[in-house]
Amino acid sequence: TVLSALADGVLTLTLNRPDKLNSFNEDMHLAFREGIQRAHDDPAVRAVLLTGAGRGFCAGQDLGDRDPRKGGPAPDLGRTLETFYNPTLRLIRSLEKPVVCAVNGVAAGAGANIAFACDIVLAAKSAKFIQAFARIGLVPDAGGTWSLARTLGEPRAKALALTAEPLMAEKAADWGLIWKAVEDADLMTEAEALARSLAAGPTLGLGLTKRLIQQAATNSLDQQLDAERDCQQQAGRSADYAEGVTAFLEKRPARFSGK
Ligand code: LHQ
Repeated sequence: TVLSALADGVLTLTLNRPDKLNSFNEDMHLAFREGIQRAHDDPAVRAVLLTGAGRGFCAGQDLGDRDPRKGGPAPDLGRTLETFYNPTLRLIRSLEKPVVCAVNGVAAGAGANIAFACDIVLAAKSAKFIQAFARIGLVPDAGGTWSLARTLGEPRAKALALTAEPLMAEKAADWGLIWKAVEDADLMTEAEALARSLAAGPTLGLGLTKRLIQQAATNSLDQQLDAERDCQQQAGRSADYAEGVTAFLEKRPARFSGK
């Protein structure tokens, strides 16, 4: 349900249930989480590229999994979040390596919000983001209320979530929800090149940078200045800093090791 391939320091994870627009069943939840966990554990992984197989990126939870017409007690969706989505979301945010997301087609429900949890999001121009939850009586999850409210502010966050209106990739980029919208035919080439160049970069420093930017929203300026001091101290002791400065002085490209 998730294809996993490591090349040039990039772990590519491809959500792979194309017949169901890569919606999440239990297998896919577990396989996806395993992939992100590997990115934490395996030092050979220096960046992650997330995408979807087929014409969609991810349609959120598989709604065929529980058919209400069959009766039985109402499902405990809080438990589904606690067991599956929430740990994965935390793993993506706490991974101190860049996560690039290539949104190749429609991203709906939790599928959209998983994309928004990634660090750099590129989307095909034909892709759209849908907060589909309102259509089925649910609330946005997978961090959606947090990321939409923070990135867009309440007016746009509420309108998207309450209406479930699709947001096209170019508008998502204009609104700052994603990094950029690219021609469909160029998406994977561009996303792969970006992920490879990040993986060949000073990934220790990039990981610290990700941490600092994520902390900024809840830190005071004083706390953030202290955090920058501590991270810079660590970065300043890295082999990559020495290599970066040496390469600059020698007017040659740097060869970073991520250490
Ligand atoms: C699907 C799905 C899908 C199953 C397309 N499931 N089959 C968390 C906690 C616990 C539970 C509940 O949820 C959550 C988080 C959530 O993510 S809730 C939101 C769940 N997602 C949705 O409500 C989106 C449902 N899908 C759609 O609205 C449409 O499929 C979109 C707008 C994504 C795409 O529309 P189209 O391009 O017209 O494609 P399609 O609807 O024809 O879908 C293609 C196939 O994929 C189709 O199967 P079929 O056998 O008829 O070809 C769909 O049934 C299947 N599919 N999404 N979520």
